[in-house]
Amino acid sequence: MKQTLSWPLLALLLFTLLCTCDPAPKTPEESTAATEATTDRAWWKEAIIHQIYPRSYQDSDGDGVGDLRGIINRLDYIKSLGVTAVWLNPIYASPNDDNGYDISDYRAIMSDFGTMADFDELLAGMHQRDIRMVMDLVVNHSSDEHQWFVESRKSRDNPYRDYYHWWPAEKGKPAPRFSFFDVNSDAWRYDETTDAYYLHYFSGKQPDLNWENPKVREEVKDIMRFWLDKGVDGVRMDAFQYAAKDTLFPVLPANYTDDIIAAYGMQPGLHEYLREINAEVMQDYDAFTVAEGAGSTMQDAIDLSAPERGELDMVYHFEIADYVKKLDGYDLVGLKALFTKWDQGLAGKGWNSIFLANHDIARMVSKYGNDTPEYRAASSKCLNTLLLTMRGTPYTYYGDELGMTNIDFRTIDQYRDIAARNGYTAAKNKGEDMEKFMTRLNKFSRDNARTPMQWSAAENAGFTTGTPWLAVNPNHVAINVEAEEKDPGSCLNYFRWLTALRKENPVLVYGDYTPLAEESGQLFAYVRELDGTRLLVAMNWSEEPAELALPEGFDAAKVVMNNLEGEAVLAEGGLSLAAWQAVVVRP
Ligand code: TEU
Repeated sequence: MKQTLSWPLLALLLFTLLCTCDPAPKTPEESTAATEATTDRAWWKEAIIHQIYPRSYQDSDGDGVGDLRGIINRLDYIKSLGVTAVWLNPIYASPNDDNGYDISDYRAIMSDFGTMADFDELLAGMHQRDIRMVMDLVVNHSSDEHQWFVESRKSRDNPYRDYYHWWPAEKGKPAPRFSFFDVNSDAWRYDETTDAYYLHYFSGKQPDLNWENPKVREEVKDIMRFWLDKGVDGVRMDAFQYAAKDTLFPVLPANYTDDIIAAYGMQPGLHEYLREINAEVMQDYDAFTVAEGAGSTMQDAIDLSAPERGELDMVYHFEIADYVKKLDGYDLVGLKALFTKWDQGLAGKGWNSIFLANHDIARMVSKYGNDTPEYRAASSKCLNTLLLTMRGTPYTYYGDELGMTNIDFRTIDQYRDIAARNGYTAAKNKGEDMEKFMTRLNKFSRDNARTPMQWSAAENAGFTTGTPWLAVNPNHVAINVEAEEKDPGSCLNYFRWLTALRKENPVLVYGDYTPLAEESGQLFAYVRELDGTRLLVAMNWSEEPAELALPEGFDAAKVVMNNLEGEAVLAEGGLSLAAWQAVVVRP
């Protein structure tokens, strides 16, 4: 089905959109009956954050790797999306064992990406366009090539020894801890220089910093001030749940890998460390912090993001991302229940992030939608409708505005990700069914989300004039910015409509969320409400038509948004939605 919007329909949409927007929308402060959740407004709650994986966005010098100059050259495009902030994956000096998540100098720019002058220009260019910048802060671990670790491993009495976790070999082998990337899944690595083991929850080249050491925390705070003084507006705390360690390293129950965060994440001290950072650094800046992860319970998430506790501003939980990991699909009723659980759990208590994709998971349209040619555009627009109409701060991922899909890698040499490559070796060593392993990788690998941005139908999608570091998706000949710019009904233009809708309707940011049709395996629908202003979001997450009875007061003729051209939405007493149709309706 071709997803085009005719100009008359666009004009109608614009008209209804404008009609919807109260000329003087009430701010929550003005409201007499503000709900708890709306009592404190903040720019970062109203932000639409666009995540950019710099390695894959735009190469400006032909080395096959994206760079800061490339992003600078695309700032007008980013602005045109209507997003208000950009989160950059790590751009610091790094030997790239884990694509920049292994940092060797926290105050330098990765040479592949450019220079500090480029960074300053990028930040200024964003600010000129009223776009805020969010940086990744990776301080659960550093690179083993960071000067701290180079010193730390030299001798047991080196001044930097306690910057990391060491276990002297004469005490015997330490109790196992799981490593995400180690081929033996073993987070303790023996280092013969000092006859001791060091801890690494990620790769062997990512030794874990010892947060119990106040000097490490001082270093972290100094690094944060360095970037915040430059004008950075937000900080994403990578893998922070693991920062505090169970320092005695007791023997864990055999099944501890079933819920690693519950077993050894969120250890004592973590909340205090966050409060320390907040009080001593963040209080001095108009910037926010977001957690990667949210602990293992709702109470953890509340404790982390409750404003009165002064820890983090926003959580970014993985329960929804982790829910969808079976090859044969997922249960929509369960998925919706998770959205409801998190909305209700945090309402008035903390603040949530809304995302379906990032650099660690598959492309959203391939994971939650339907990426076959017939439904790709509709389902990808449908998913973006969810992202931009839920309560919480939306995080949109580069390329998802176009409906970019997974890439169909079949052999291990096509993958670049350490998680894929080491996972492959580990599975092989364990004698696992490798065909099954490769099928899972094909669907869920992190490299799916990291393929280069699709700018045009040209060779390498206009990403680079050289050889791209990771293959470009062959479907770039059809799915690309240049083509979608020309098509008024493209995913790209629909995305722009959605960002405009959100920015013009505070109800979509702060309004209460009431789920509808919770037992439906097809419909995903809810009402958002703020101070008497209501909007209904109705989506059909399936390939079969679906009908939704309209809640009292809503009028099926007042459709503010519709992702399908010419598809009627009126039905007797309600809405009739075609496959992957999404509409926003006002009373
Ligand atoms: O990811 C951290 C990570 O993988 C887990 O902590 C996460 O909680 C879990 O997968 C959820 O199911 C971050 C980065 O996003 C990732 O790209 C890095 O490789 C990793 O840290 C190491 O820095």
